[in-house]
Amino acid sequence: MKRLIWICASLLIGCLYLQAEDGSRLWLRAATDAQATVTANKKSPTVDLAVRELQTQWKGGAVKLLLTQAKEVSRLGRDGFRMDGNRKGLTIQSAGEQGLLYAAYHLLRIQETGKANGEILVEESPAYDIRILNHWDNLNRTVERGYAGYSLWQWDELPAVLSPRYEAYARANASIGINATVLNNVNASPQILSATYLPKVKALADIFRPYGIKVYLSVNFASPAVLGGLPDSDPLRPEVQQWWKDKAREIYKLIPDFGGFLVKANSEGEPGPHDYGRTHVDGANMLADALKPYNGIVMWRAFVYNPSGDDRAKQAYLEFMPFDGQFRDNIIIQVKNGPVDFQPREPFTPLFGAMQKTPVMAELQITQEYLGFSNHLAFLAPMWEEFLHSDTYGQGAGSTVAAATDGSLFTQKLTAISGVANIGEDTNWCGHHFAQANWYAFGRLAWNNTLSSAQIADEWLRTTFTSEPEFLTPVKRMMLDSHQAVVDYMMPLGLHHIFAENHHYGPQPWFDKASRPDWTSTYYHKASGSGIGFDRTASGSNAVAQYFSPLREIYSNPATCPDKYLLWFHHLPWNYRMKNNRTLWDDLCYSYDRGVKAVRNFQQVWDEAERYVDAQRFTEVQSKLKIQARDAVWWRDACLLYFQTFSAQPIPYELERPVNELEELKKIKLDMKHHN
Ligand code: GCW
Repeated sequence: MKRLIWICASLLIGCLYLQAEDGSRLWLRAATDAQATVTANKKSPTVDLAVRELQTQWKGGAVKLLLTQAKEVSRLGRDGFRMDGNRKGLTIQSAGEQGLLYAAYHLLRIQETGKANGEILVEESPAYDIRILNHWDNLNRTVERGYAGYSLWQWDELPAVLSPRYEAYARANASIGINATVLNNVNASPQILSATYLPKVKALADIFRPYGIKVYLSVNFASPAVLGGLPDSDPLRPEVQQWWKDKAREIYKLIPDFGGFLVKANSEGEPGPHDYGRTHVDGANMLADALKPYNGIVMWRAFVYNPSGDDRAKQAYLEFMPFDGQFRDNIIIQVKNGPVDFQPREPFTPLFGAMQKTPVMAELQITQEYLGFSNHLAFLAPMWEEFLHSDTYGQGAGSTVAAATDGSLFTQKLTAISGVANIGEDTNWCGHHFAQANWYAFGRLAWNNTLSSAQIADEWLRTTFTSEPEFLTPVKRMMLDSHQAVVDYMMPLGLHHIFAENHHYGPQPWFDKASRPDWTSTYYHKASGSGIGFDRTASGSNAVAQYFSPLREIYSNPATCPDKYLLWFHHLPWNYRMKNNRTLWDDLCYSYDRGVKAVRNFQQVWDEAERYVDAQRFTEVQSKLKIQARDAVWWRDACLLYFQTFSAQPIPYELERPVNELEELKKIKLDMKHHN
């Protein structure tokens, strides 16, 4: 009897444990006791996964999975799929095994979001061939700009010990269409290519493979010298070329479907071809040649800026445009969405739409380096949507960033999009429950770059929390407003990079001494008695000239430049009349105030949602919102009190007054170590 009680008790605890909502299950919370009838015309690890996911979670009738080369199916590609039928019976077809797996996740998603009721007729194929996460994970398991604990990769235990989280990670990615991952930081240790690390990489690749995920590595350009003992790593030196060829052979022997290399070269002190008087083309082409026999590719980053150079926002364009058309066909240039650096808001980098003879891919930052780490609720889909929909005018009107990168505008052999991951070993993966939505949104947009932020938020909330309308409507609104709120309380009206030195968490607009001028805040806001903002028109750095007409004219004129980019492109007097008829100073005050009020409102919305949310996640999000509300006030007070020393005008009297002293705020030093 005692024993029976004990068994019952442990079963009960087991059930409770399974039901515990600690965020570890992400958006994959569907019940797994469905027992659906699922058949497939092929057996393989990938197809078996698709079958198992549906068997355990699909609550409808029989599902038939067909791998087929039929024309109307194969035109959707190996990742695409077609499904038709209804709840009672369905056929899913794809030309590739991954396509069947993506279809399974799609079907489960429409089931969980309540859209699998009538006729089900779906055709899907991804916008980009490569949908890749970039982990900035170091080999010592710290994560550069990571706010969710240490790296998931337990390098010291690999390859002998395989954490169950590796497979959970692969499954989560596959469920949203992500098909590639770069395991290590772009500030790469040469050791990743050593004989010690490659078998560890192989172990991860083996786990990810059935989920359709290919592994890539960031490589250090100086590896031949550091690891191979060569006198240097000059890309034109035959021994260096041979070293890379041998390394490629060694990698592909272990990992036959290895994806390729990601390279940060001659940027922020990383080695590169310039060290030997060579160009980005010389460096990238050499690596591309080494990978070519195995169908590997090179993702070469355009995030380069020289301290002595021109306006930082112009440099990627200046360095890379002259090389357009000179890169090998297995190279893609990876360009950050904005020309400075993942700021809360930036206009798009002008290389998009301009580089027309070389494939270009966007690099987005999912981790919130400049958006409040994992403390602030900031849903980033609206920011990415704004970016992807921006018209570059590269081939006339309608040449959006999306079209310029997904192969619809230019003939591109390679199409890709990357996101710097926000994943760590925290139980909830991302540090903040709502930060999971950014991982989700990246995957969904990489699959379909026309999805709206509202749809993505809706799917994510329904699967991660509940479909209860009284929860869904206000919380979705909060998510959709959250990015603008952060922009408002951090750097509205086109202000940028006025962050605290190094760690980039709080405000430090007064920061004016660094090892290089473009690492100070004053470089970017240029506030003085006469006004504020960075003049990037013809009278200033003329960065506007890098954009196509009519954008360059629109941005050049403060009357037509969108307010959201105003101080990005213009230096304007404090009494400049805004479109809403306020003075610039007053509008700045109103913007900061609006940001603070928005977060207070998020707190209310969340508290009201309490009865729809499990206790743990409710309290954890509630605590984070408190931090965010305090930080928003900190940002507002720091920026307004500091800028007021130049504007010499009162904060409009109808607005809430600062509650901090500028001198006190200036003393705050957070103990977080990082470069720049
Ligand atoms: O924004 C800067 C970050 C660095 C990062 C760099 C880059 C990986 O502050 O931490 O280094 O961008 O993207 O290379």
